[in-house]
Amino acid sequence: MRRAVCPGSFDPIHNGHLEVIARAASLFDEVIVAVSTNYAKKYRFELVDRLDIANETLTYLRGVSVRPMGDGLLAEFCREHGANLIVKGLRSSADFEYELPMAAMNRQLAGIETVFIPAEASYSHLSSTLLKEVASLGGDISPFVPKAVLKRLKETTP
Ligand code: COD
Repeated sequence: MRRAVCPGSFDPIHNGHLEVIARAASLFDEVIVAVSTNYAKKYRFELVDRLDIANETLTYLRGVSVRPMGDGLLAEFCREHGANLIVKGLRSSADFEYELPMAAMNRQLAGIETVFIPAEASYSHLSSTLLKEVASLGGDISPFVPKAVLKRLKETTP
């Protein structure tokens, strides 16, 4: 049984994330989407909304589940959930530089391998940060996010 974890803040989840998760689901038996919360960080969407959006959006994928990860070690989360693989999406060499030391550390801490999936070219410019900025300035982000994100955005915009 190959159980992989796709971790992220997913604030909010977007089509680049969804595409990587779908590809992970086609490669592994089970995929756990781990939604992290760093308590020192301010999020645009509450954890409960990030979890609900991921659940609503990913129901069509077999073998995929969504769980909160808290702010503990990712390696520990993987161990607790019986996963020995981490899946990360890579948009650029900058992502690679950032991810490589974490991959080495997770392997040394818990023997967990990291698998990198190259971003789909048409989504490689997407980041949650950029999408939040575009939306906050009145831009249309509907081509880049699932409907559930647009709905929450509308509900939570003062
Ligand atoms: N296309 C493909 N992949 C993408 C795209 C895109 N357009 N955008 C983002 N991704 C990938 C990212 O590269 C990342 O792999 C994943 O999707 C999630 O993205 P984000 O932005 O939601 O996630 P981050 O960067 O906020 O989340 C970081 C983690 C929570 C994964 C990280 O901080 C972590 O591992 N924290 C746990 C604490 C820990 O164990 N620290 C020690 C590490 S050794």
